[in-house]
Amino acid sequence: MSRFSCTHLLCGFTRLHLARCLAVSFSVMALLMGVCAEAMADRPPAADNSTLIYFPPIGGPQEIGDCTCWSSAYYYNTYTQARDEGLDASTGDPNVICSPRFLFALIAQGWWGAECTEHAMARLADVGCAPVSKHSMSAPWTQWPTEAAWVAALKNRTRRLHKIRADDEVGLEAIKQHIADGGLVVTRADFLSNYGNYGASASGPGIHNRVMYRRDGWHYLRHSICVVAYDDNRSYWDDRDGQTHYGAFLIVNSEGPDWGWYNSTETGDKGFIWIAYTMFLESEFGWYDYDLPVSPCFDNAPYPEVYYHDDRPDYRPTLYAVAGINHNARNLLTFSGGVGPTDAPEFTGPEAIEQTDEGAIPIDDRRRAAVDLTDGAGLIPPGATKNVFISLGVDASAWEEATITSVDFYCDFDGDRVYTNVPATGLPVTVWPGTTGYVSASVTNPLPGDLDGDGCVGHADLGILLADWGCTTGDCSGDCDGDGDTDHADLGILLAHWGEGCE
Ligand SMILES: [Ca+2]
Ligand SMILES: [Ca+2]
Ligand SMILES: [Ca+2]
Ligand SMILES: [Ca+2]
Repeated sequence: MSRFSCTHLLCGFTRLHLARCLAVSFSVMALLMGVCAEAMADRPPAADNSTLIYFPPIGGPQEIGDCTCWSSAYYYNTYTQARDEGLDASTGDPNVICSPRFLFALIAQGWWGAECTEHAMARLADVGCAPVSKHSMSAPWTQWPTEAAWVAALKNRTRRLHKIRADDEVGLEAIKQHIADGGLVVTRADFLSNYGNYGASASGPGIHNRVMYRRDGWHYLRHSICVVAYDDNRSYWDDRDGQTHYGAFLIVNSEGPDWGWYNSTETGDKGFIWIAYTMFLESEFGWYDYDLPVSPCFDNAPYPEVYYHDDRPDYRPTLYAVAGINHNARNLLTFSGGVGPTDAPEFTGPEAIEQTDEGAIPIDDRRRAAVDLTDGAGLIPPGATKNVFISLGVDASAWEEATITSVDFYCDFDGDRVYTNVPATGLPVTVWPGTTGYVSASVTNPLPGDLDGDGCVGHADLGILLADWGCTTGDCSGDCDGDGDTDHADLGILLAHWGEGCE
């Protein structure tokens, strides 16, 4: 047996002889840099995150190009959020599983749009993903999510999208380290027909020891998938050089629990496929061979890459808005919002509805959409009042105007997950093609202890508190901490903020 690449030999060498590796000449050192990085990364030789309780049951079957939503919403984000919040996804709990159909409704673009892997991943950062309890996995494909689904999606928002270019050893090592650290990544592939062989029997041309190491046959499937595990010691025999090689990633598929092969435990449900590391290096995996003709798509990088995000730990929104919008083509709308004056905003939020080439799905005000403005909430400190707004742009090519019939802002500045509703006035608003409409409200971040709401913690507030002393009815005018009574804790808060905001 011989290892496929010199770098693998060197990796083994450097693990045993790291000190010598560091002592070699600079020119050799440069050659070994990626190898030394691996040796020093101190990760295990194999890791399989699909064995953890955060991982959902095998999903599928995929249909009409929704593999992007299975890989990014169902597998990747269910796992990411369950791991973040310590939840058990392995039983398929509908309150924990992120719904692939929710994401599909947001990214569907006629015949093509749902196939854009990076776009699907990017939506998780802007919108999040509703749990299955709020948007069923069998909901009609383009059924617009309910307000409850939009709002429930927000807690599953991630932070920024990251990419790892995957056609060199440094990239592969970064992916392995990310998995070793407990993360998953999402990518895509242009599979040929031996992928079908893999599904049926996990054997066939280009496949050995359940590892696919090359593509074979005719064009079969453009496909998004989630990478859940790696194993540096997974061996396979390559018919191209007659040698045994080592190292493969485990990919979870969305073709149900009878497809392909098992995860690293070799038991339980099937639904997985081993992909040799070298398929990334040879650009046989991790990209599409041609451009998808829609925008936004982003999937047309001419080399293999994978995607993941930083998460938002235990995230709950502090400030968001919901809006009732009527229009016949959501793909011609841009729905967002912000903090500050509409003509000079201090913050503008993510695009909850974004303009796309295709996807003319009608929306109406019975299913209001949400936009998360939490990242701008810090601009409204305790005691401050500011303008907040939603914005709706209608593309000039639209055939009809949009109307905004209702807008509510919700804030939870004290973070107790009880929200204050601030309805907007001045509705309805009509937004003509080629223009942007705004709906505003004035939001106050209460100053702790300011019981009369005049922006100053002073004698008047102390008077209210003392007159209410001993109240336990839950609706107490002297209740500064919101726990439903007026007692020493409330007096302590008032005194701690004494004089704040006063002239
Ligand atoms: Ca989170
Ligand atoms: Ca609150
Ligand atoms: Ca006051
Ligand atoms: Ca209290």
